[in-house]
Amino acid sequence: MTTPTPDVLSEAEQGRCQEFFPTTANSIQNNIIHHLMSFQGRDPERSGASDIYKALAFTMRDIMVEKWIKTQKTYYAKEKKRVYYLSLEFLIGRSLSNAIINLGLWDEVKQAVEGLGYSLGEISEQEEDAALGNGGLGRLAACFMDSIATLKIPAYGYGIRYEYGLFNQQLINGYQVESPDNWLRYGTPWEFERRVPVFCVQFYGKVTTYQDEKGCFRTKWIDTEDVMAMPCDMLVPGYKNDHVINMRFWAARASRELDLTHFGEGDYIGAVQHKVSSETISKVLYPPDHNYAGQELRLKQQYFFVCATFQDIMRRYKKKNAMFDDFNDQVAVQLNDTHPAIAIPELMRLLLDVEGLNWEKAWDVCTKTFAYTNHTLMPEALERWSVDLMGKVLPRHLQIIYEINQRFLDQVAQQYPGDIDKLRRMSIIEEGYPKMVRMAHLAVIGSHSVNGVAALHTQLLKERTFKDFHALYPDRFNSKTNGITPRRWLLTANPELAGLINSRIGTGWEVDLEELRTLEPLADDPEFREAFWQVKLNNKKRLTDYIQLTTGVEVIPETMFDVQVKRIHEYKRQLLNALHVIYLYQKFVSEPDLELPPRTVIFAGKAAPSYWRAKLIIKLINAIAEVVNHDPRIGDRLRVVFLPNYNVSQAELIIPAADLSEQISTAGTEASGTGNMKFALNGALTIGTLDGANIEIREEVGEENIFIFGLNAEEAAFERIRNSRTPEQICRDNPEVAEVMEALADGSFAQGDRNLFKPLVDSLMSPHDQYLLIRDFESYLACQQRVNEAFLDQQCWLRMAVLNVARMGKFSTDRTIRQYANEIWGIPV
Ligand code: IMP
Ligand code: B1N
Repeated sequence: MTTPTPDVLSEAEQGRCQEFFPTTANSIQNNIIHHLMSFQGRDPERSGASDIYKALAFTMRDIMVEKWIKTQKTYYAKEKKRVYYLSLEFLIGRSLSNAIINLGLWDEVKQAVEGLGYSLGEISEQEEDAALGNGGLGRLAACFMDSIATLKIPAYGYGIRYEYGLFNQQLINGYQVESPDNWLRYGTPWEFERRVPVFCVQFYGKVTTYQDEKGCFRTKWIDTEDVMAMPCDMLVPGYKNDHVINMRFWAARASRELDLTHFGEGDYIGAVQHKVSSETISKVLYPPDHNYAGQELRLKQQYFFVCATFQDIMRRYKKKNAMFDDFNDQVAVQLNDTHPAIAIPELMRLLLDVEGLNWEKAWDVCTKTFAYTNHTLMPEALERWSVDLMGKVLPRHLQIIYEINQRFLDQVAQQYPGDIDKLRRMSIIEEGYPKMVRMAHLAVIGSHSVNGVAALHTQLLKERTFKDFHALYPDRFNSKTNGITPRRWLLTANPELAGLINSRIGTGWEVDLEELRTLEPLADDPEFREAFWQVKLNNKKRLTDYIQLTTGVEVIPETMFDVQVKRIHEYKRQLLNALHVIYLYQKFVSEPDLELPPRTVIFAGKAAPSYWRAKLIIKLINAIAEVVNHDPRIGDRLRVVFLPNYNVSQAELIIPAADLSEQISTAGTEASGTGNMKFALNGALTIGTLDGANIEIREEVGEENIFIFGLNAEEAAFERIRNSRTPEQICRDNPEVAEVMEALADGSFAQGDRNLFKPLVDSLMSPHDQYLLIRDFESYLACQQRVNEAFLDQQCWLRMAVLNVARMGKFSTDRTIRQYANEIWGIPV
């Protein structure tokens, strides 16, 4: 360990010394040492990388908390309205590099850490991902927090502090095996566990009425089972702007343990049981996405965090207000999908039962407060709770939902007299056995804004999922195309490319991504292309080492890195990609002299633990890899890799190294996608369908700079009904397709076992395959051939790649959040 060098301070540094936690390299190093000794009891000379990581994280948190306090004070002094972003998922990943970069302290921290004998890269690698989300929806929430802080919007994220995040994935014999993600095993330096405010959340019990002092009949929810909610805050720094916001995650704590007076000795075992069952609520993140399961614990999670959040919102509101007339002028609540939609009856309950407002006034406030974002068109993902379960767990809320529904249906009946079928279709309650509460209908009815996450998605919401609602409330619907934060997905993940860009056009793009457009002329500059290629190659080498380390597979950096990384789901069609790999394999074997660019096909992603078909797709990819990677006839021309345990930090390594980005969902199924944006921003070309945000990416980059194939959404919908060409016919017409299917069916990838992959063969060959894989396969093959030709012309490929980067300005979450703020939240920015 070397001692910090006392330098003459520059003016900027002197300015920063005024802070309680100064930010010169010197004082950062001192603070690291202080944390090592005072809080970890470590000898700085004998500390390891993990100790330094923790001490450095605390050092960054110190700097952030000072800015956070200042930020919060400015809200109280200046801001009228606050935004609450409610989400069951925040897929944060690592926080250290992001914090250092956003605080603008990269050089200082680097110097401090190197002074202690470590590299910043090595220290960053110590951090566990915070995986409090499943995929795109959760990562979007995390990107939103970054942009909200960067745009200085007075907002908070609210969610659950899951003790176990998204499961870890191992591959054993090619199969996915899950294990718990015990990310809090050694604690996390990023959170502040707070003892105040702690709130009580009620469940079960019954509803009674009573007369208040004025003789009015009021409703009370009694005999409940109570759980306490304890806040844990994580700070989110804006980009180099001294603004810091917080995400507040609720942890469940037993009510009786905190309330020691009720902790009778006689009921010791019972009290401990109560503690265990209460604390189960925030124990684990639900891993299925796009598949609604209807489990009681999930409903309890949803209500738990909504109830605590609203007590917190009310607490803050009541500091300055006695009446509720002004509520929606001071509070905007964005619901991240229907997962927190129980907030609508909860706010009604608070306004009616606690604050004593009448229904009309309460409902007016309520609808003006809430806005709902829909993230999926898949019917099986739309949340529906059984009326029985809702009545048992949240009896008062069920009453309120019935009342909302009654008043709503009265209005529909008035507008469309005699249209019983419309009433049935639009009701919040789905009649059937069992009766269900449709949370999406509740969310649409209880909000002033309903938005989709890409243009096509919003159009399909209006035309299909919410057709009747759109007819009734046309002004309520709007579109907010998703985005990604360029700070994490370019500046942090791809420092070499960021450096190259900075050297040519400056750093303005970091907060105004549209500035990347000034790179356009450089697409024709051979010197720039060469530098761009070198950056990509270095990133590919970085990934090559990681692949070797984690899978033992040797890949060649100069080959085309063809990448599909995302949750494994039939609609995302990893299977279509796998079929193409089989096709390439057969081509390389049968026509060894064919001039095709060598490829490294990289997959990564998790399947929901109960989704056996998705898990079988993982097994198939690994089985194909096993055959292809060991066939000497192939040489170095084709490699297949499945990287285990895809997560945010792995994405940060993979995406900058990709040449080709696979975005191949059946048109009309992927609401937006955000991975597609991350790849293009890092100079990968997209092969994709006209689905979700791919359409808008094509609009931006130009159709000559993207590879589009397959049916569009309208054709796909039509084809499901008309079925003009069945898989069987296609196989008859096209021997190449037939040969691929034959290899899949005859056990070539299963050591002769014809049964192993039969379920996949059957679904592919079914005339009712709703994802239309074989229907799109020929078009996909032809498109991949165009990709091959383009890749062989390296200069042409580089030109396209540079143009992709230059034209990604639209896809910053800064733009997305500005639109939410201006058009939904009523906060001009
Ligand atoms: P909260 O908004 O009550 O959750 O408080 C968050 C932070 O805002 C506190 O830790 C204080 O730093 C600051 N704060 C809270 N209330 C006030 C106030 O009334 N005026 C100024 N600052 C406040
Ligand atoms: O949300 C992302 C979109 O970019 C993706 O296209 C979309 O698939 C994704 C239930 C979901 N939609 N629905 C979910 C997640 C968890 C769960 O329990 C549904 N995720 C999406 C961001 O808009």
